[in-house]
Amino acid sequence: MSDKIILHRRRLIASLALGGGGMLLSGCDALNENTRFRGVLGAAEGWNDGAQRALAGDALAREYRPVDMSPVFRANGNVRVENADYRASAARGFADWALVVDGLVAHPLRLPLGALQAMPQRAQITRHDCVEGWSAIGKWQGPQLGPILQLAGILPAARYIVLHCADRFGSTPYYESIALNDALHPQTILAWMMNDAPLAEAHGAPLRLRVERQLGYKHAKFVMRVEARDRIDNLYGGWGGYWEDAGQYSWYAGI
Ligand SMILES: Nc1nc2c(c(=O)[nH]1)N[C@H]1C(S)=C(S)[C@@H](COP(=O)(O)O)O[C@H]1N2
Ligand SMILES: [Mo]
Repeated sequence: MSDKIILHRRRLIASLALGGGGMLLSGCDALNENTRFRGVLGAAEGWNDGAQRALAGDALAREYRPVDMSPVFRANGNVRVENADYRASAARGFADWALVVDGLVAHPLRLPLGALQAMPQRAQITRHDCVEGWSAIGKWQGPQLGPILQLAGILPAARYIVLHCADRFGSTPYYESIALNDALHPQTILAWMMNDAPLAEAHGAPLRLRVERQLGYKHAKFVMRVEARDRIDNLYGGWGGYWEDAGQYSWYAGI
């Protein structure tokens, strides 16, 4: 019985082609002893791409050719993070940095940059539209958010995905949230590369969200933590994002 469950788990990891699997799972031995956790992770296997696509819908944001890429891609909002932990981590090239995936998941994760880089990657050349009235076309690369949530064993009660960022405006942290269907969309990625180079700090190093069917402010930079939630009206100002709480922009920013 437990052998079978472990096999399922191996197959799930293998199906995600996680070269960095050892790294990824090293902290999880205690969790592996927990049979309830193993059962949930086994069940997550059936939660395949087809189901994701049915949930997310098929409409893709337009993708462009390399020749279309903007010679200059403006950086906007916060372009530097003052947080002391972030500064120390940046000074070490983010070698000790890890993305936290938690909330309504069976299996909370800490994913080092190397694990995110070892997952299957998606690259896309898209147009970024900022509400302030500028656009730029750039190339983004990183793992899709869907498989990361799948690996964490996202629970049926989860309806929103919150991106917690390292930066603040004054004393208010930047954060954003998206509906689950946008989180599972094939073009929704956690990008660590922009225009074929690791993300510059101004563009959100070490990791930023790309959610291509939405406006610029939804594309959270400096993402530290991905949290699955059943509601967002009980978080910070209650409107699901920094700009939303400030009363500036609406939560749904579909283009
Ligand atoms: N953490 C964080 N994410 C953020 C912002 C910010 O200030 N902090 N600004 C947003 C806005 S308004 C835009 S247009 C884009 C800008 O991304 P860029 O700097 O790569 O152009 O990031 C968005 N994500
Ligand atoms: Mo923006």
